[in-house]
Amino acid sequence: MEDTYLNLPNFVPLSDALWHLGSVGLMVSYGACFAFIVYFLMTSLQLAPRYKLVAILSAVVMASAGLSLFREWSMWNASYAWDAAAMIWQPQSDGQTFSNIYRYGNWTITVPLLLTQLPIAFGLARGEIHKRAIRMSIAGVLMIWTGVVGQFGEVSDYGLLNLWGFISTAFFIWLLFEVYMTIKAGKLASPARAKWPHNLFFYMLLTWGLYPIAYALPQLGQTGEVVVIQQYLFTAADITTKLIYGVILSRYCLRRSADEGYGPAMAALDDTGTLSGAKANLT
Ligand code: RET
Repeated sequence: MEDTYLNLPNFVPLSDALWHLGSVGLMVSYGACFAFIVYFLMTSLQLAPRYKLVAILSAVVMASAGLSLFREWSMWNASYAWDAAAMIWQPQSDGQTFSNIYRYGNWTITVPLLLTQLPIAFGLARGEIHKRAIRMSIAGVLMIWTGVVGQFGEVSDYGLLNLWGFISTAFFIWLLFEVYMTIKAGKLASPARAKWPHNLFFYMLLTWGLYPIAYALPQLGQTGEVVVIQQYLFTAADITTKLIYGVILSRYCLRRSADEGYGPAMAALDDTGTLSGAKANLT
C-alpha cells in the first residue's frame, strides 16, 4: 500500500457516472490552475511595482495547487478498477489508494501565500506586512495540521475527526480575526477603495468555509455520492479561494496602481481608447 488508506474513497465502490464526475472535477481543478499561471504572470506586468508581487504570488499558488491537484487526479484514476461483471468501479485494496492528505500538504504552502497577498495588496507599510503575514500564517498552518490529524478519522473514528476538527476550528477563528484586522487596516489605508476589502472579508468567510464542510461530510454516510460531493466541495473551494480570489485581488491592485498614476495600469483601465487614462475609474 503506497498511500494513506483511511480516506473514504478507498472503501466505497462508485457507479460509472460518479467515478467519471470525480475524475472530471479533479481534472478541471488542475487544468484551471495551470492555465491561470499565464494569466497572473501577464497581469503582473500591468501592476505598479509595489503590487506586482500580489499577481506573482497568485501564479506561484496556481503552480503549487496545480501540481498537487494533478496528483489527486492521478491517484483517483489509479485507485479504482472497472469491474465489468458488476458494472461498477471498485476501490483497489491492494494497489494504489486515494488520499486527500496531499491537499493539506499543498495548503501548508498556499495558505500563507494567499494571506500574505492581503497586506501587500492593501499597500500597508513593510513592517505591518511582515507582522500581519506572520501572524496569519501561524494561525493558518496550525489550523491545517490539526486538520491533518483529524482527517485520518473520516472512515472509522468520528470522535477523532470531530475533536481535531474542533481544535482546528479554534485556529480558524483566530485566523479570521487576524484577517479581519488586516482588512480593517486595508480600509483605513485606502478609504476611496474601502468597499473592496470590506466585501472580500465576506467572500473569504464563505469560500474558506467550504473546506471544513468537505472535511466533516463523510459523517453523512459511506456512499458514492458523499465521496464525490466531498471532492466537488474541495474543487469549488480550490477555485474560489485561490483562482477567483487572485483575480479579485489583482483587479483591485490594478485600480490602486491607476489611482497612484502608474501608466500601464491607467492604460489598461482606460475605456476611452485614447490611452490618456486620466479618468481612472474611482468608483
Ligand atoms: C480543516 C479541518 C476542519 C476544521 C477547519 C479546517 C479548515 C480549513 C481551511 C482551509 C483553507 C484552505 C485554503 C487553501 C488554499 O489553497 C483544516 C479542514 C476549520 C479553512 C484556503
